[in-house]
Amino acid sequence: MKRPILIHPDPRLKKVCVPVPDVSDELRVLADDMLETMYAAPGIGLAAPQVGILQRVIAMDCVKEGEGDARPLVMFNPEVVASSEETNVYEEGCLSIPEQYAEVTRPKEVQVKWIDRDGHEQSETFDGLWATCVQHEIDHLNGKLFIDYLKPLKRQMITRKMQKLKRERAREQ
Ligand code: K1U
Ligand code: ZN
Repeated sequence: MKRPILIHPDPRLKKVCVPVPDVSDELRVLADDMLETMYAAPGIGLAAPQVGILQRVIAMDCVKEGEGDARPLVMFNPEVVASSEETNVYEEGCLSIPEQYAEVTRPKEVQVKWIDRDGHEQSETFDGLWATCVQHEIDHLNGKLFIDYLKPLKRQMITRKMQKLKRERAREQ
């Protein structure tokens, strides 16, 4: 089932999410819903707080169309355990901040550990778009948005645009 995506500013997008105690059937349903919501948006990642659930769950698939088989990944309690010194600049977007993009600098490679949907611990080193995306999604779990890396004036400008967008959407309902 597709779930509605919260739009910034929303207090739920600023909260630090709680770890999941164990992977239940209810959480597997949430994970499937998040993948469906992410693919439909379309997006390459989604974090649980973006659908109003304040638990540490993320979904990702950074395989570009026509560049091989899809790789839907769901992570419970993801943690960056090592980061490269070398950085990478990527023009990021966010499904909670539609049609706004800005360059963000982050470590080029990160090693992440997480719990998979079967409750098993996994670890993998990501680079390129996967590394950017997993860091963006883990930031969501800590109440941080990509605009928090920008200068205050630019962040304020984007926030005002989003307030206007939310007013317009509310009027259309
Ligand atoms: O977390 C989110 O809001 C999803 C976000 C993830 C992300 C994008 C770019 C850099 C870092 C993290 C998105 O998926 S925005 C949409 C997007 O990037 C995209 C959509 C369709 C095709 C390709 C990319
Ligand atoms: Zn985002």
